[in-house]
Amino acid sequence: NLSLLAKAHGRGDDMPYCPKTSPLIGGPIHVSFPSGLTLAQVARKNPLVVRGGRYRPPDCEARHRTAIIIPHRNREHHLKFLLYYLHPFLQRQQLNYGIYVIHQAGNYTFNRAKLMNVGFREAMREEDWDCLFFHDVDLIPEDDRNTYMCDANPKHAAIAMDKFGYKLPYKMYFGGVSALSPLHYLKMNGFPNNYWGWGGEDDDIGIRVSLGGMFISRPSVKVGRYKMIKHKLDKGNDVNPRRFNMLAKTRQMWKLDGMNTVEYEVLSRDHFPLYTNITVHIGTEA
Ligand code: UDH
Ligand code: NGS
Repeated sequence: NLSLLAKAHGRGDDMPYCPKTSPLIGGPIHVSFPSGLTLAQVARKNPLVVRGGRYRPPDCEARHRTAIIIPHRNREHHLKFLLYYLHPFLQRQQLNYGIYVIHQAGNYTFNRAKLMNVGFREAMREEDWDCLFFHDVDLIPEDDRNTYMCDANPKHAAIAMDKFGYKLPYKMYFGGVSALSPLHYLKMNGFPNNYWGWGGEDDDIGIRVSLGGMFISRPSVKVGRYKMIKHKLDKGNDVNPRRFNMLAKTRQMWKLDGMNTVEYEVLSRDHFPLYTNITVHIGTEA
């Protein structure tokens, strides 16, 4: 019996829905990077976050269920700051949310887009999320009104990044942070699996949005602001020299490569206090 189950978990079935606009949302966030911050401190500041980095508002039924998917390798110092800002930010938005870190195993060339495909499948296996935020580990949102919910069309959230002078670098830019519903994701056959190394995969994803018959939606530049944690190009993520040739073929490839062809092996799944870590072997370039 569902209502008994809800009561056993301390949540009555008569809990009201959260308001359409959360009263806890503020405006601009001042982002700095405190030295000596630890994950244990972040956990102490977020007592209502449960195993696997999950949260539900304690006093109302969330209207939105959002999964955050973070492609990752060797950026633990960035992850710590992202979690420090993201948990309270998502709680102020009164979301039912979960944070998934998709960690590429081994030292072979990094593949951001394929890790997102893994994240989509593995997150949807756990919960019926209605929105997925694909989120670089080094981007910190700087305004509370940048709500982590899906729009009617795929949303490019990172419209105004500090490193681009808080402007969109080019019209079709789809990098950094984007948000798609499961329906959007499947309509475009997910993301490409064959962009190994740096560059182009985000442009391919942007093209897929229109090939899937959809448009790019964006928040206003006043709200979609992000601070990037400064860093150099990583080892194992060299610029991909094939990216322009591949982009010229997206129209031929998008139905042949994507969510319908993704292959990988999950090596471990850990429900840590602040996030779910999925370590995955995604293979190597053909
Ligand atoms: N990522 C990792 N580990 C890596 C590489 C990438 O976790 O080794 C993830 C991480 O989430 C990162 C995202 O993939 O935010 C995108 O990779 P990136 O930060 O290297 O890409 P970005 O374009 O920065 O943000 C590149 C810096 C210099 C590029 C210069 C090329 N002209
Ligand atoms: C474009 C890349 C994108 C990249 C964007 C911003 O040129 O993947 O620059 O790069 N496209 C190609 O290379 C085809 S950045 O300034 O962040 O280094 O996201």
